[in-house]
Amino acid sequence: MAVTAGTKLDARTLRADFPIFEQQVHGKPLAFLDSAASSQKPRQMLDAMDHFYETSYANVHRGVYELAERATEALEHARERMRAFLNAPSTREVIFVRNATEAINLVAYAWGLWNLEAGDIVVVTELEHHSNFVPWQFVAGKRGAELRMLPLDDHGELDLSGLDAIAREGNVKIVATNLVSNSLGTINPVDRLVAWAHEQGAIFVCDAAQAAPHMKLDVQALGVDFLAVSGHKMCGPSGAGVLWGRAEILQKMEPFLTGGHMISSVHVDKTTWGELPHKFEAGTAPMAEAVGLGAAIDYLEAIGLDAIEAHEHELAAYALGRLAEVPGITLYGPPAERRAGIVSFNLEGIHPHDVAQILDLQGVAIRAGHHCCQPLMHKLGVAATNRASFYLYTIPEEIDQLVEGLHAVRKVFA
Ligand code: C6P
Repeated sequence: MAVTAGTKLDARTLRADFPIFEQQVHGKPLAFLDSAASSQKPRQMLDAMDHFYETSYANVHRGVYELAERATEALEHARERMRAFLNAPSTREVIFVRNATEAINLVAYAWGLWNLEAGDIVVVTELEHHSNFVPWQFVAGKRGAELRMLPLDDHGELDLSGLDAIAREGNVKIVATNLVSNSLGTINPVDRLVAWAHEQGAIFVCDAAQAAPHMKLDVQALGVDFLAVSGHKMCGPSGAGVLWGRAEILQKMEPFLTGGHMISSVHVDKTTWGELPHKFEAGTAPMAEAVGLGAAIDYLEAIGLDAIEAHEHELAAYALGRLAEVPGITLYGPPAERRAGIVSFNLEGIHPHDVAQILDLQGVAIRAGHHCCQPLMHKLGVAATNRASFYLYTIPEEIDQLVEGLHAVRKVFA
């Protein structure tokens, strides 16, 4: 890796760290423009997982022998790396889960189900991924609480003018929004929403699945109460994510999953729970995956999150400009300066799945569909969109390849 913190990143050099780019697809260079679904993996992360399996593998927090102690140390080191990455006050607040979906479900079940009452209000937005919508819809429904949606304006940005009206309707207990939208790339005004949520006495749950890979996060500066991260979107392996939560809230919560490791003592008539974070980590941890996630954080921090964010802003601006040249295209979402490296679009009269399939033959990988955001698709009045998403290894030539591919798609359907 040739880039150091604070400098502009060199995506062309960084690509050499990613073995996946050493191939062609359908005889064409691979233009991987689907990093919002899951990022590609650098060799440094893959090596760290291999090394753990080859030298230190054993179950954690159980054995007293050398290997088990080494494995436990590696897992706890990864937890500390994530604590520092999020600027969390304590590793006790860093809970390993499988992914952002599980993180949000943990809060919905272990906080929402226990604290919501009939008539309470849960606020989400029209921009949410199903993972930050369905769990709230489900627990609100179970408890007789009301779900309210903050609407989007015509630029694909949140319209906050209805907040006071929602506050007058009842007791707002939970506000749950993403920081970056996976469909439109919109960067949401979480600071304003957190302040409003706390004025209402509500907790704020931040879905940072699309933010953590791309921008510097600081849970203390954000002021959120919970924050969900997926490791596989930030150069880490699949199967490791994190829920960060405030210790004072986590301590008062009942567990989400019960069983091994999360207990303090078990008797026939009563079980007591372990300390944080173990109370929320039932069963064998995703050990090697957590180690991989720790190595991914090392990798991202060596490049610099600010450099990654700046690179993606440049790519978003370039992509919006180049895509606008394609006849019959509709681009969704805000201007480049207010979005992350995600661009959704449609070609007039051509279904996104057809677009994506023809692009695949050109070596271009994008996502087509509802992006797990059906309420947003309803709002946009479409069943699906095409989505190109970028990361630290994306180069402008891949966007050019996409644009050429779109011209080819139009010829096929002419
Ligand atoms: N979005 C996408 O292509 P999981 O699957 O649990 O790791 O992440 C869920 C999730 C939650 N919130 C946001 C904002 C997300 O973007 C995602 C995952 C992928 O957009 C897969 S659907």
